[in-house]
Amino acid sequence: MEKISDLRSYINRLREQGRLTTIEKKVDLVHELANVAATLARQSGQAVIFENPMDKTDKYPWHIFANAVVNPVTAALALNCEVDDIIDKMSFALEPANAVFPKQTENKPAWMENIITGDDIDLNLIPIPTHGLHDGGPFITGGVVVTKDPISGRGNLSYNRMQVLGKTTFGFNVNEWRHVMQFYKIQQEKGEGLQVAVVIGIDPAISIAGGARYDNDELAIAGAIRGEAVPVHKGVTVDIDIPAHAEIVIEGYLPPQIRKKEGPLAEFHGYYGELWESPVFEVTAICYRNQPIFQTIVPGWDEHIYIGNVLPREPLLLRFVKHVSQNVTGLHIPPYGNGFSALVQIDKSNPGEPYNVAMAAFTAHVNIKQVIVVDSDVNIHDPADVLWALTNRVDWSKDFFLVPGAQGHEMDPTADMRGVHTKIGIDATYKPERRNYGERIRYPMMDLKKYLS
Ligand SMILES: Cc1cc2nc3c(=O)[nH]c(=O)nc-3n(C[C@H](O)[C@H](O)[C@H](O)COP(=O)(O)O)c2cc1C
Ligand SMILES: [Mn+2]
Repeated sequence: MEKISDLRSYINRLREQGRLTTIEKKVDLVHELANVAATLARQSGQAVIFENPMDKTDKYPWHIFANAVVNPVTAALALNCEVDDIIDKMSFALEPANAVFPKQTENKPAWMENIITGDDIDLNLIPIPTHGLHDGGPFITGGVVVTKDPISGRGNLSYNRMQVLGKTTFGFNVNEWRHVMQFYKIQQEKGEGLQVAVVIGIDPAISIAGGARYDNDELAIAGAIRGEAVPVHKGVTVDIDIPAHAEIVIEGYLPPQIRKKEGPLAEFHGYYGELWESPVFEVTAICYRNQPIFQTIVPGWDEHIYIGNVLPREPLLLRFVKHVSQNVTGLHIPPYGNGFSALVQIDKSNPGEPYNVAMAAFTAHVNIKQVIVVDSDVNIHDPADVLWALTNRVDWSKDFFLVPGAQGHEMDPTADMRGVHTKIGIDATYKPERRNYGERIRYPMMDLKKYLS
């Protein structure tokens, strides 16, 4: 089997595994493309390549790829492991002791095949979709931002939504507490800009690493996932180590004083965000492979949550709940719960144990506000099965506890402006001492390939 080392080898893997949909029909960059990708994510969990995206002038020869990592099946393909091993693999990769740092390559990276600088720069060259119906315009959402700590010189990966504001300018969203903001402020003090490179169309190990909070260069997470250093090469106009196997690289800098309005954009909690006064990104080079593949993440939808909230946090939550109970058999932060919900599976040995593990999950991450604890005969990857447990194993006068006035995420739609909200722990495990129903009906799920071919 071909190793996954870039976007193209990952696309091959998806295709081999029947997880790729190819769309030849013309698809409008404004709304239609995101609608189709969002439908595929929800209905079949498929990744997708649009071979003929188009704007009003019908001029884009570039393909667009979406839905790289939208569910456990594609996450396992991206991580090159089994679905049951996703949390272990992420746990390994996020452990600083397992870091595999990037290494410089002498070889000219593929993205240097085409280099546009100076007066020729025009962002209209790139097919950037307008995703949500109420988004403020075209945004780059699936690009991973590569920066460098101006003091230590270490690299950093992050996601920063980038709205096209002109031929050479993006609005660049960055929250106050991010590493990029830290670097930007150091440069601001000196009256200098912060150099930035954005990589688009990449090995999903890098996409996954970009969503993690880590105290060092997140490219070391991607290296740990692949068991091999990510090859990097200096930029054309920026002094940054840029992954060599990217389809597209956009280089530039955030000037120290300028801010402009950008937004709104579909947010991870399922509503639109607000207009934001953000730094701007002045582009100094656009580089791309021949026949480049542009990659996007549908904002406010499954992949956004999967990369930002699910994969980087499941290992932490699992560690916390296992610390209070060795009887935990599984854990999942479902993408449809926006990173606010956690499902814990347990073979309880004591009726009080489900509440203890729910409390542990709350303390593992501030965003978690609703924890449902189920038995090991309930599939935590199947929302219908979890709803069955809620319906048939919960007495709603007895089996939950509330934590009012706790801290959550300030964008949680149920929280006040400071993020103060109420957390809930639900014990949806079977209580045979109340009424014994014996064994649950179970039809073992079969591999249908054996019957349908
Ligand atoms: C698809 C996606 C889009 C994101 N967009 C933004 C954004 O616009 N602004 C921001 O500050 N964080 C955004 N984030 C979150 C951060 O990029 C992410 O948490 C990252 O770990 C921050 O990097 P840092 O830990 O090096 O500061 C986004 C995350 C994802 C997965
Ligand atoms: Mn970081």
